[in-house]
Amino acid sequence: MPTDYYSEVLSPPKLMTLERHIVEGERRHPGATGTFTGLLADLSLAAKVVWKEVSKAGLVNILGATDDENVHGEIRKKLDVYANETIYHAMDHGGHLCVMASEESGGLLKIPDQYPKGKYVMLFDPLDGSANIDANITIGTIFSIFRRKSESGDGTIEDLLQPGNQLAAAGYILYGSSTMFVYSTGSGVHGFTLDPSVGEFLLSNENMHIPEKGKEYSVNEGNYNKWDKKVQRVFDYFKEIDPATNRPYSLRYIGTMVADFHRILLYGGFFAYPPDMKNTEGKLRLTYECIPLSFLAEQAGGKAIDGEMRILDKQPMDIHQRTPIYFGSKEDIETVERLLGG
Ligand code: AHM
Ligand code: MG
Repeated sequence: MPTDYYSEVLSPPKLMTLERHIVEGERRHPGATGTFTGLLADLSLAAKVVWKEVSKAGLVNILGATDDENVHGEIRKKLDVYANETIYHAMDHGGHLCVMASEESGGLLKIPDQYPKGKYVMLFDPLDGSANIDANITIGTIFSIFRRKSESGDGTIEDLLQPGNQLAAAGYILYGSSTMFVYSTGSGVHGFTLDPSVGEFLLSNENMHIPEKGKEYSVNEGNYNKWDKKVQRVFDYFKEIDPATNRPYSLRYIGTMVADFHRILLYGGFFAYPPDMKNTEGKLRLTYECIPLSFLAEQAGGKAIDGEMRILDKQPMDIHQRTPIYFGSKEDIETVERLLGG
C-alpha cells in the first residue's frame, strides 16, 4: 500500500454547504445582520421536508387530487397543499418575514400574532408543474424575497407588489433526478445539490451562465393556432435551418416552467408562454413564477421579456396577475424581440 494511500483514496471532498455560501455572501455586505442567512436556512429546511415527501410520493397515499380548488380554479394536488403548508410553517416564526403570499393561497399569508415580524417579504409557488406529479416528472418550488416597504408590524399588499428590479433574492428548489437549490442575491446564480446521505445542499454549480445562444426552444406549441401572426412567426423562424448548426432548433417542453428554466440555464435556448386570443396575458403568474425566474435569467447573463418590456420592470398590480413571458439566451431573446416588434 503506498504511503499516500489515505490522501489519494480518502482525500476529503471540497465542501461548501448552502448555509456557508450564504453566510460568506452576507459577510461581504457591511452592516448585514444575518437575517438573510437565517431566512434561507429556514427555506432550505422546508425544501428538505418537501423533498422527503415528493420523493416517496408513489409509496404513500399522497398522490391524486384533493377535492377543493385553488384561487385559479385549478384542482389542487395533495402535494401542493402539503408543500404550501410546510413552507409557510417553516418560515412563519423565524422573525425574518413580515408577510408571505403563495400561488396556492387566496390573500396575504400573515405572520401569526405571537411571532416577531421581520424586514423581508416572500412570495412562492410551492409546487410548480404540479400537473406532472403523478407522472414522476420534475417539479419545483419557486421563491422571491423583497425588503419590506412598510415601516413595521404586519406586512402589506404594497410590500408584496414590488417589481422584480427591487428583488433582494430569488431562487428555486428542483425535485428531479437529484434535488437542487438554486439561488441568487444579485451576485450571480449558484446551484447546490442535495446529498441525502448527509442532508445538506452542497455547492455543485457556482456562477451559472446561460449560453449566449441556444439550440432549443420550449413552448406549448399545441397553442399555435390560438397565437397571433407575430407570435407564430417567432416559432416559424426557429424551425428554419440555423446556419450556426445546420439544423433547426429542437423543441423541448417539460410542462414544468422551473424545470424548463433549469435546462435552459445549463444548455441555453429559450422558453415562451405567449398570450393567445383567449388568454391575452398568457398563463403564468408574474409574481410567483415570472419575476423570480426572470431575475435568475438576468443574473445568469440571459434576458426575460413579456414581448414588449423587461419582465423585471413590470409593476405588479395584483398578486395573482398573469403575464406573457419569453426568457433564455440573450441572443435568442433579442431575436424574439425583433420578430415580435417587426
Ligand atoms: P402550476 O404552477 O399550477 O403547476 O402551473 C404552471 C405550469 C408551468 O410550470 C408550466 O410551464 C405551465 O404551467 C404549463 O402549462 P401548459 O400545460 O398550458 O403548457
Ligand atoms: Mg407554477
